[in-house]
Amino acid sequence: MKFVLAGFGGSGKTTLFNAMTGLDVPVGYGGEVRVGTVRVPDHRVDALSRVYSSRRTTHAAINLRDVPGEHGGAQRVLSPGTLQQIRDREAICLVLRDFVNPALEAAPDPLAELQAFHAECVLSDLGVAERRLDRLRKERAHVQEIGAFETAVAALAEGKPLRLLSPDELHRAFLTGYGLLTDLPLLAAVNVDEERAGNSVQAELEDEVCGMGGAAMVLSAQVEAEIAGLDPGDQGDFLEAMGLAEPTLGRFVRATYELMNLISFFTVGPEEVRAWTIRRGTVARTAAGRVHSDMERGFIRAEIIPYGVFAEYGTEQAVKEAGRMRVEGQSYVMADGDIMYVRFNV
Ligand SMILES: Nc1nc2c(ncn2[C@@H]2O[C@H](COP(=O)(O)OP(=O)(O)OP(=O)(O)O)[C@@H](O)[C@H]2O)c(=O)[nH]1
Ligand SMILES: [Mg+2]
Repeated sequence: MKFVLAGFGGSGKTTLFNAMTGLDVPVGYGGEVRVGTVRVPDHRVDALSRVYSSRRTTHAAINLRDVPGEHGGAQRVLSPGTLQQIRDREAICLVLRDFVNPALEAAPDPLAELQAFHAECVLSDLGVAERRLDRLRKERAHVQEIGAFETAVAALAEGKPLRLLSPDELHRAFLTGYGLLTDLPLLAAVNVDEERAGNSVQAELEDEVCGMGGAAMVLSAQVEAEIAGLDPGDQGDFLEAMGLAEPTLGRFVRATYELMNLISFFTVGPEEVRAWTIRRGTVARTAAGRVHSDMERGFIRAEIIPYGVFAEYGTEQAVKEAGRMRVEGQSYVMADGDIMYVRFNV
C-alpha cells in the first residue's frame, strides 16, 4: 500500500512521518520528499508467530511518502510538483494543523486547510479531465470513454470529488493512470497540541470531510513522536497520562484500512508467519495469487481457519480435531483474519 502524508507547510507531516516509520529525518522548514516503511501493527500476527515459533514474522507494510508543504507568502497553495508527489499514491493522509506553530504567522485553521486542499485537488483534476476530454473528442474516441470523462468533468465543475461517484456513475477503468486526486481515499489527520491529544474531531470538520467522502481523526504528532521514543514498557503509563488508549499508529492504520476497504489474511508455518493485505470482497483464488502466482494458476482449494477459531483452540491440530477447519473453493470470499493454506497443482 502506498500512502502519502500531504498538507500545507508546517502542519506536522514530518513529525508524524518520523513517529510512524521510526526514522529520524529533520523536521521544520526546508525538508525533502522522504519515503519510509510503516509496519502495520497486528497482535494476531504476533500471536500466530509465537504459536508456530516461526523463523520469520512479516507484518503488512505501508509505504509512506512525506511531501513538504509550501512556505513563504502563499501558504495554502500546493505547487504542481507537490501535487505530482500525491498522484501516484493509493491513499492520501492529509495532515491539518491545529496547533500554534511559532514559525508561522497564521493562526491554526484546520477547516480552512481542508477546504483549500480540496479546492486545489478539484481544480487540478478538472484541468486533467478537461484536457483529456478535448483530446478524446478530437480523436473520436469510444463513446463510453468520452462519457466517463464527461461525467468526471461535470462532477468536478460542481466541486464534487470523484470518490463520491459510485461505480455505476463513473467508469473508473477509463480513468486509471491519470492520477486523479479526488478519487483517492482521503483521511484527514487533525494535528493538535499535546493537551488535546485525546479529543475527538470537531463536528463541523467531521461533516466537511464526510461530505468529501473521506474520514477524519485527531492526533498529536508531537505526542506520537514522544511515544515512539519511549521504551515499550513505559508507553502504557505515558498513553494513560495523555488520555489515549493506544498510539495513533494503530488507529491510523485501522482508519485507512476501513476507508480503503482493506482486510488482512494470514499464511502460517514454522518458516514464516505473514500478513497479507487485500480488498474486502477478494475471492480465495485471487488472494492466493498475492502469495504466489502459481497458487492462483494451479488453485485447487483453500483450507481456512478464521483467526477467532484458531485463538479459541490454540493450535492448528486442535482446530482440525474439532472439525473447525473449513475447505473452500476458488470463489470463497475472504474474511478479515482468515488463516489460509492453499492446495495447488502446477
Ligand atoms: N505543539 C506541537 N508542535 C508540533 C506538532 N507537530 C509538529 N509540531 C512542530 O511543528 C513544526 C513543524 O513540524 P514538521 O513536522 O516539520 O511539519 P511539516 O508539515 O513536515 O512541515 P513542511 O515539511 O515544511 O511542510 C516543528 O517545529 C514541530 O516540532 C504537534 O502535534 N504539537
Ligand atoms: Mg516536512
